[in-house]
Amino acid sequence: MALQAASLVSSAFSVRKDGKLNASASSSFKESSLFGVSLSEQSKADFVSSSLRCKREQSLRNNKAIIRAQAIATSTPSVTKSSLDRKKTLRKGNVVVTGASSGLGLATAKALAETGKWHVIMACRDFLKAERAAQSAGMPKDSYTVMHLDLASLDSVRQFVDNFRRAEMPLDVLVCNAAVYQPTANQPTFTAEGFELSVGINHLGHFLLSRLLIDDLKNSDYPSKRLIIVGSITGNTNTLAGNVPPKANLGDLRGLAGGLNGLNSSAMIDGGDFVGAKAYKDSKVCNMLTMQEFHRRFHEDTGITFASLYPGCIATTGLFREHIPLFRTLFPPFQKYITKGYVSESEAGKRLAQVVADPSLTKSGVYWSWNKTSASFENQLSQEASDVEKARRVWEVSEKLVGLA
Ligand code: LMG
Ligand code: NDP
Ligand code: PMR
Repeated sequence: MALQAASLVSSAFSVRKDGKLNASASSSFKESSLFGVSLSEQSKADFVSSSLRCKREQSLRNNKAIIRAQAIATSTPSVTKSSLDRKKTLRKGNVVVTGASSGLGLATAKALAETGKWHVIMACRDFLKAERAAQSAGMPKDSYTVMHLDLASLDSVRQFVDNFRRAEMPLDVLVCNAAVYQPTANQPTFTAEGFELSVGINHLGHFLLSRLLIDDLKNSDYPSKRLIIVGSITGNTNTLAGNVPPKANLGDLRGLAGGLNGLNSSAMIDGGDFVGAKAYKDSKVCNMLTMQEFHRRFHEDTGITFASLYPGCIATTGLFREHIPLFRTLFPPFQKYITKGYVSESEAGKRLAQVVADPSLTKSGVYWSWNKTSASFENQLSQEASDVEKARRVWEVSEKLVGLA
């Protein structure tokens, strides 16, 4: 619903020509008023703020458009600047979503595809699974492209970037969503380059991917360019969920600096013994730190919005595939009826789709969460997950590990 509001608001930029859009305007009026302003007011405000935000980019971008605008304006006085702006955003946005073959990634891809305003590049390790998932989710054929990406191999990440560039699509939004969780593993397993698997996939693979694709984002002429890295409550020790053992803790990064290979260094970031659940939570801390470091290094110069989020506890996804069956049976009712932190895959997909597309979520450097009425708010990260010095060191060590420095 919130997404409907989002797409409606963004439709302030496009020409509203079909009655369907207008019909859904009234149906989602109530939800949009969650943000505290009426839909029409919000549309106006978003339109204005978005215009302001893009002003610098637009003026740098195309003198040509300005000249054309002036020419049209003189010959046809009824064409205003705002109607030209609307025309500019008529092209579909292109969004890359990693791990779009199941769970949150698939639900997000579906939610975006359904708006008709987005083309989703589903960056997945299993091509056939992704294609089938898109089809059974009912995504229109022309709303997505599946491209191979295995985040457990840095060669594959580089290959993906090459393939994406060959396709000659602009990149408007990148969503780093894929992840693995190994709560029952007694021994670490490793990526192609020999990094412990969960940090290797969830953090290092995405780190290389986003560092390479930042240039593509910079080159996009889309009005709101975004890089989103999915975080989680369980990496934040300022919450109850983040205090369930084993707790996230990156320590002094000695294991990460040693390459996480389990041979001459520990497989864990803090240099300790391998614990699968901790490795996952540590990787989420890296995700949230990376988002903030991107913000500090790139936001001002590029105007790109960097964001992270906790979409809610989606207790039914494939993330828990390696957990014991008893856990998989009890976890959804536990979250639904006891913690009340449960969200469905489709609701979580709408939330992430909001972070991709909603004109009211353009603030950079934010970790988004949603309250009980599904309204978004800027959440507080734990001390470690917002440690500026740690973020810089994670960035620098990661750069070395993925061959960027
Ligand atoms: C580990 O066990 C596993 O060892 C590891 O392999 C991995 O799976 C990892 O996180 C994943 O979990 C965690 C284990 C130990 O937790 C359990 O699963 C035990 C469950 C015990 C059930 C307790 C009763 C709950 C109510 C019953 C409901 C029935 C449904 C059950 C569904 C089960 C699904 C979970 O965890 C413990 O040691 C238990 C104690 C955890 C309490 C942690 C809370 C401490 C917080 C205190 C500080 C709060 C401060 C923050 C304040 C912030 C305020 C904003
Ligand atoms: P799923 O397991 O359903 O989805 C994970 C996706 O990542 C799958 O598409 C999977 O592909 C893909 N993936 C795994 N390894 C690789 C790899 N090496 N290369 C490319 N893709 C890979 O889990 P969720 O949807 O729950 O998780 C999505 C995100 O949400 C994660 O970042 C997770 O940390 C986060 N999250 C989840 C919460 C939850 O409660 N579920 C809560 C908070 C955050 P395949 O389909 O081939 O297995
Ligand atoms: Mg948690 C408000 C309480 C809350 C929330 C929102 C979550 C989310 N969890 C909460 C509480 C608790 N959990 C409590 C009190 C317990 C002890 C009984 C508990 C246990 C627990 C386990 C064993 N929870 C878990 C696990 C997992 O294996 C999951 C995990 O840590 O994956 C890394 C998990 C989660 N709890 C959550 C969320 C969102 C998860 C999983 C996913 C994630 O962080 O990505």
